Amino acid sequence: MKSVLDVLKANQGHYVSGESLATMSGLTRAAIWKQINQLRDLGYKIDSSPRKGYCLVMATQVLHPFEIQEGLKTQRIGRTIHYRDTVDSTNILAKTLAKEGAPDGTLVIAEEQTAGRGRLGRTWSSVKGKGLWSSLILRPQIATSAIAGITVLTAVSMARAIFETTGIQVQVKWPNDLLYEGRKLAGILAELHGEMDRIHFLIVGVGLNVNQLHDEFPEELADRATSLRMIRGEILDRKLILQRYLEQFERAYHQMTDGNLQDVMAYAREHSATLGKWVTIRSGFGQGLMGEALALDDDGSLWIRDTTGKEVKVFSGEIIEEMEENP
Ligand code: BT5
Repeated sequence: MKSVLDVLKANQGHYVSGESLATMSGLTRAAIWKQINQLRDLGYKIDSSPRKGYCLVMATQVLHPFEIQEGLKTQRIGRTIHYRDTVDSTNILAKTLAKEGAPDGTLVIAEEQTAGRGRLGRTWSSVKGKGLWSSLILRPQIATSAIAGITVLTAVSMARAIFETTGIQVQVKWPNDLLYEGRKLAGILAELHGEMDRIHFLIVGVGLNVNQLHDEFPEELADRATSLRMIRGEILDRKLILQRYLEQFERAYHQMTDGNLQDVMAYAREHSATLGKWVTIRSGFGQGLMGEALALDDDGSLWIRDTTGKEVKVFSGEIIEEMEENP
């Protein structure tokens, strides 16, 4: 038996008679009518006509868990979903859920964040219904030192998903941004909860600008941020991008737990916005380190040749300045 929604979706834009719906779903006419009204409440636009039956005019634009899981080819990632219309931050909610025992691969997703977070207490603009504001709860059974590459892994998974669904090739700015022609399209916030050598859980938050228009960004971001819609000139399907991201992420996450991030890092090198540039990196409590971004290591760290010619390996940090050439 098929669900009423499945039948309507398979015939989107065309009427399905009440009789066919009853046969295919195994429900009575009254039960079908009740379900149609529930679907309308969820945001599906369904026309009905006493003679012709029901017609799904437009599927909902909202990321209901059953929509995300329909056709999703993963085993663990995104198999448990917590969906909210509005939330302060998906990373904060994910942390609470993780402490309550949410399983590995749990996805937390919201239409809107009222206090979306960037790194170091910065804010992330998260307009309602326009982007993918999501966090994954992970419980990798590996040493803390083996998860250094998680941010680059996440960036690469999203970059691949964007390419698969839109044909847009983005660049990875080490370690946590996706850029298009120098403008920020996505940011990643990975937070580790654990001890020196035992991971309790890891929260990996990603914010991807999908359908914002230029004037939907705060003024200070107007010439620094972009969205997929601004690049492609059309509205894009957030669900498809999210599904491909979860699938790409699962594949790369397995590679990480197997200790093999070569494939991920090769992609990050090929589409890097950082390698070959002169950068100033702030990392930990240290002063800014200036030098040439030489290479991306297979563990996700960046090799810098500093101004004295010494090669330094940087595990995490943030690029606060960059130039094409030696100043
Ligand atoms: C980041 O921080 O780029 C990490 C952003 C992570 C956001 C996701 S959304 C889901 C999950 N839940 C959360 O609460 N957070 C994660 P950082 O490198 O510190 O960059 C932050 C800076 O990016 C801000 O100071 C702004 O300059 C800029 N920015 C803010 N919102 C933006 C947006 N929507 N698009 C592009 N740039 C933005």
